[in-house]
Amino acid sequence: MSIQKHSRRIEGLDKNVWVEFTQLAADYCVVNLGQGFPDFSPPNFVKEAYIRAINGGLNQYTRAFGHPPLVKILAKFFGKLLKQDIDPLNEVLVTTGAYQALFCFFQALIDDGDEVIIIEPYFDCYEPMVRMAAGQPVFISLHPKPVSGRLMTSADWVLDPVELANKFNKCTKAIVINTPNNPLGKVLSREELQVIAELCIKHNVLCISDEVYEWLVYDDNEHVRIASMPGMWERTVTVGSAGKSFSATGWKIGWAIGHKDIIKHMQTVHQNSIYHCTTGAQQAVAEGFEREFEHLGAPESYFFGLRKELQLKRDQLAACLVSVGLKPVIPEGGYFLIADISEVDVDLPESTETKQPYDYRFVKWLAINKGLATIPVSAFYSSNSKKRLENFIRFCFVKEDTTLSKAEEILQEWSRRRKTQ
Ligand code: IK2
Repeated sequence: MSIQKHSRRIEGLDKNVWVEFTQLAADYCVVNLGQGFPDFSPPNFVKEAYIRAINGGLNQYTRAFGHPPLVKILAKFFGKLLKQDIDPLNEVLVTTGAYQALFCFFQALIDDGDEVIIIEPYFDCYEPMVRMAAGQPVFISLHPKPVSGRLMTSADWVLDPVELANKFNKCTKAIVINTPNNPLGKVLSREELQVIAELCIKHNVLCISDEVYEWLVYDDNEHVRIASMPGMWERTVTVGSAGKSFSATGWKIGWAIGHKDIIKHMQTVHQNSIYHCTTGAQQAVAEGFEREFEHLGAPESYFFGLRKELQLKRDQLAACLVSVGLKPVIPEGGYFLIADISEVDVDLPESTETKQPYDYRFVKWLAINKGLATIPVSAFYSSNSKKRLENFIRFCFVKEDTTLSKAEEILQEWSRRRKTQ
């Protein structure tokens, strides 16, 4: 046997949609509506706080489980939102982005053979992270309800409560939820969360709630935190991201908030993996949250302002997609919008990759031939479901208006050409 043989843990997990499509965008695209990051700057108040932190000497290690000012303000901020006393030292863990919070959770709580329920479409890393922990992912899909005479919205994609109940059994250890969802933009309603909460309590199951887009809910939608529901605090880990909250995805500061009996196990993984996150960035995020705490829900709040701006961008992109014959699913929240491409007739060239789902081939064609980067939605589905969902692509709209206008020009020009062919 070769000494380079990989461990069984990572068998079959080498493909990654971000690695593949970020490279494609870099190689071919003029306009990037692919990966989920803003192409505008974070607000000055956090940038200046970061610079002050570095110039002021915060360049060495700080507390391993979170810089004290940051865990303090996160406990205060989320304590208010969850109506829960949160112990900053034992119930908040600062992580390298939301990614690492998710990783710590699965490594710390999932054992060989434990089942983890994942709702499709899902942020792609949940599945490999569960598998690396030797857990067994169990998938359940949101089903799109047919609509007529209007555009579909993410609220039209629903869970079947009976199907969901049937996924729970004595091997179920956890369920992963993501609201607002990436890629669909679905915001789980209080009623939907109630069904999930009751099942978790009945079967003594943990809930990991990925809420990285928590501030971005549009129209009259409300972001409900499952950890605030009766009986859920002690079994929920809520995951957040400063990258998403303050438009600074490269800073990679995230957090996990939950009962101390769960967080202590996540601390064990954290101290034995990365140990510590960037001190200066944590200080800047702490100051950002201090400011946001003062302006919570007010027009001066950055979270409030970003939400308003993004709703306009969502509407602009949706209108453009309709005008070129794509069918957007209007998201209730988040950074992304998915659109049905089945009615656009594209003569995709034969390739050696014909076994790939249609959306993968379509996205590659769009990038290489039109210079527009998007993401295939089947990447957010398990292998058995991919074929059913290969007619959607994802657009990211957390972009400058000028970027969205350039995307619109590309799409309009392509549409004109199709009409004259
Ligand atoms: N959870 C969800 C739902 C996310 O969307 C992300 C970031 N995803 O962005 C890539 C994309 O979809 O284009 C994360 C977790 C990870 O967040 P962080 O960057 O804080 O690690």
